[in-house]
Amino acid sequence: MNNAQNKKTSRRQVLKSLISLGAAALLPSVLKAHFSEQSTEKKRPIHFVGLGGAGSEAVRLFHNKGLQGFFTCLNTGEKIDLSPEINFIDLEHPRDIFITKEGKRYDLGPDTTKEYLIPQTVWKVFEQPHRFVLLSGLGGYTGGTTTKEISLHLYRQQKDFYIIGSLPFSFEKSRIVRAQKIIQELKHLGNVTTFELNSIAAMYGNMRMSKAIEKATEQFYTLYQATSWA
Ligand SMILES: Nc1nc2c(ncn2[C@@H]2O[C@H](COP(=O)(O)OP(=O)(O)OP(=O)(O)O)[C@@H](O)[C@H]2O)c(=O)[nH]1
Ligand SMILES: [Mg+2]
Repeated sequence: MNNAQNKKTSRRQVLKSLISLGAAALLPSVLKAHFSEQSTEKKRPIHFVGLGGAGSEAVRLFHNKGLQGFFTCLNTGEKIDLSPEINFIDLEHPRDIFITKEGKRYDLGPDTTKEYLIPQTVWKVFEQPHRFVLLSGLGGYTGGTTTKEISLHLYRQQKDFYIIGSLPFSFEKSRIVRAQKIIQELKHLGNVTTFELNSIAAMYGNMRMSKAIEKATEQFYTLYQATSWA
């Protein structure tokens, strides 16, 4: 008997035994719990979502590697060059702009005094019947804060998701504090995998910063490959 027939038979047996127990009213929820892992969940497409700069680079790499699934990047300000197959959503968060006496403007990044207001277009992405892999630099204001908000939302919605996050280099003091706080808030979700950017630098010896960042992006892929979804 093939797998599909096997599933059909066991589904029928469960139905029969529930009906004979007079538990027909319980059917929808019981069946959902019973079959979700074997049937529905595993068939759902995987959606890779990059949050912030580091996460978006990771999604670009995952797409280049030819993984099957859906791809979305959420970021603000910095635009990276992405394939049209990757859905890009600009979070349009206010920027911290410094203007010199001479009137020269410098974009210092997102305004960290204002909380992220995640737009409806983003929540729509997570309404889809997909399994989600969230990728981000947890020390980033964009990556860290949106990873937290979105993970808690997915958890409440009982969606299947993994979080893979990088932890800042030891010299990125304020980012370390932010990342640690976020990990504390998310660790009870259970499906969080992190790696330290310092360990990447140490693994490959002395290297230029840009090279270390490139290796760090590859580390997201290595960790994804170690999950049960790969
Ligand atoms: N893997 C990887 N890490 C990066 C990259 N750029 C920065 N980082 C590291 O990732 C962490 C978060 O940085 P970003 O992703 O740029 O931050 P962000 O989420 O965009 O947040 P803000 O720019 O602060 O809003 C930092 O600790 C950086 O050292 C990248 O392209 N790839
Ligand atoms: Mg950024």
